[in-house]
Amino acid sequence: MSMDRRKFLNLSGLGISSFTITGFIPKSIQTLNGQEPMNGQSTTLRNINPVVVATWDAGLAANLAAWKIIGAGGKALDAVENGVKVTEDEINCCVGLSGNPDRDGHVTLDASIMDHEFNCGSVAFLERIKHPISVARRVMEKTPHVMLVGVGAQQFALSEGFPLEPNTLSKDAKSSYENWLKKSEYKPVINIERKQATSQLDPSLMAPHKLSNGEWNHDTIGMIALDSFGNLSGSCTTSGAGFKMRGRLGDSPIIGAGLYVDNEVGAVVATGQGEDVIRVAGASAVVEQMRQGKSPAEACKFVVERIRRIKKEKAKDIQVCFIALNTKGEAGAYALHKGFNYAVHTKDGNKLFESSSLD
Ligand code: SD4
Repeated sequence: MSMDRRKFLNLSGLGISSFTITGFIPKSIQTLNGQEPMNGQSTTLRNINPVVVATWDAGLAANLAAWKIIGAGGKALDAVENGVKVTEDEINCCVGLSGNPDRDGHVTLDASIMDHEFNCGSVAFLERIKHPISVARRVMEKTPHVMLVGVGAQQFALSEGFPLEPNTLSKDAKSSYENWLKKSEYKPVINIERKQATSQLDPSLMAPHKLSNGEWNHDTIGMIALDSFGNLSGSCTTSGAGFKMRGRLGDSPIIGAGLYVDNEVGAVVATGQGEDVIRVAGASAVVEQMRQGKSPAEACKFVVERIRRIKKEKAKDIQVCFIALNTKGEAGAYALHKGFNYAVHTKDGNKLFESSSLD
């Protein structure tokens, strides 16, 4: 595939390099490692070039934190946890406790994490805890369970020493909620189409970019990484759909839907309308397509097309996006509609790519 068919923003030095994009795999990623896929996990250093991939422009800042670990020979699991914590911490954003509340005015958080040995942990409907991703990791490492929800998840977090945060809304979330209450109509809008092309975003703003109407167009960050040991891990954390019904869970805390990692094949994270990702066991379905020999982006496209077939006319009202990374360090993405972007950090820098989509 020729470079003139792609475009990406080169944010390593915050200068913009522009290429056209229609292709699946950015060349810089395609040729990254060149080694054969390995089977199962590895514990010895294989000198593989690490890669970290994260959803949305928020992924740029998250990638930097992940790269500090993975670029220095650390583990993918530590990278994906610490990477998305940056976004959970962001007071001016859409993920974590600053995110939009449910329709009763409470912020409820979901998160999941998975390593190269099929270890996984998740929390859902968790309130007043700043770092749900770290609680998910503790569920994975310290309990016999995979998933804890609601009050039980919060009790576990407190017993692990996580502080109970105030029950307040961020400034942005408060005004969005007040506007939503005025309309008083129950219609969660999720991942609405970005009105600005990725190439028009200000690359000096590593923080997430807002839509032209001042709203965030996403509430989630997902990250997948390959470390120098040849091991994959993934993480996903979200405040879920804004103004959702109380108690609603999306795909993000569900292993196999919002996140899946198989160290023989690849790692996948989803963002978008969680209900429609759950319906097709989205992340797991993408991994299975890679197992059949598809490239990461082709595998993502296959599942996105399936969702469009299932949703028919209604597909125009939702957004679903996947990012995928295989054992060779090849990354790719695909979305139902345009407007989705994702960040890839390799030894060559941290770059934002506009995802291909069905329209
Ligand atoms: C959910 N998939 O709760 C999440 C939402 C999301 O960007 O990805 N927002 O359904």
